[in-house]
Amino acid sequence: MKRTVCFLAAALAPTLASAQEANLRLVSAFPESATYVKHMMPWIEKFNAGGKGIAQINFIGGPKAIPTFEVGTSVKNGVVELAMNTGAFYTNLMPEADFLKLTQITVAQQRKNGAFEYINKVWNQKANLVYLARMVDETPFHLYLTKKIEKPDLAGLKIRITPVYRDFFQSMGATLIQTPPGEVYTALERGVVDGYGWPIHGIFDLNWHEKTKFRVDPGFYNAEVSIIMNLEAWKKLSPKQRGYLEKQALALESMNSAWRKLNAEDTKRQAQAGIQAINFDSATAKAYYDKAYDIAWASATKQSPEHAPQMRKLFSK
Ligand code: 173
Repeated sequence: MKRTVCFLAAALAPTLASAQEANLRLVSAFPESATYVKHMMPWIEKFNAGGKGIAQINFIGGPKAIPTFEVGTSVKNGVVELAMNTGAFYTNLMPEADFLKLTQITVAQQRKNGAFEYINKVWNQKANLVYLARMVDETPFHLYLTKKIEKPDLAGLKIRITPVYRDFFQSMGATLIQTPPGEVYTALERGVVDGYGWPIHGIFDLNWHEKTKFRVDPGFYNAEVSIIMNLEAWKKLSPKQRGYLEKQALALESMNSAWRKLNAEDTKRQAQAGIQAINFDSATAKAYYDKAYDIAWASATKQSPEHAPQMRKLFSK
């Protein structure tokens, strides 16, 4: 009898524990030295401090734990419950992932106008994911170069890309080389690439400023980094746990004003590091900017005729 009780208690213990406190493993698709990880860690600390007996996040690490372009699949399959990721890194799951760069309104506005709900519907259905919180917003991407250009013509230049920049840079004649962030420095150092796409912030984190001579203005699109979650792991949570996660998601999004500040600081810091801004005449600059969006939406519509037009309506100003 005593033995049976012990056996039962041992078998039930993990279930009971998980019903009380969910242990959520989180990986980052960005290197651990990236600004995004620095931004997220204090949030995880607060999450865990307030989540005793409810839910805890266990930060596993960056691309050394799971390679950048495999993080999406790992969350889809439940190898980990959570990831900090960007859509460009999980287009293998669905083309729509990369459309989040095309939002022209903030995530707070997306929660109001139905865009956030729409994203979740697609993420649930097509990738077994919950789109929990957008933690980078209001941040343009730029083209950075080691060689000067006089006009938006990248013929003869090898440019590091992810899906974010592919169609746009290709339309300017660039030779494209896709790498995760962790391989950009080596690619620059070895002359494998003459430039790269990246947001206005963060180029100092991995020392790319050492190899960067020019930044092309204006910026384009809106950098997206978010917390995504495995759908089954989400469904397993109690209403209280889900409520806690949603509350913390909003707390993370409320930290997004930090980007405006960092973007201004990093723009200055780039100038101080000797990185020159390349400015086209205003008509050329406008054409460059408009082309970025026109090409991206044309490509999106081709890849997802069902969702792209609706997302375009929900994402535009
Ligand atoms: O790696 C990238 O250039 C990229 O796609 C990205 C997306 C969002 C934020 C930072 C980088």
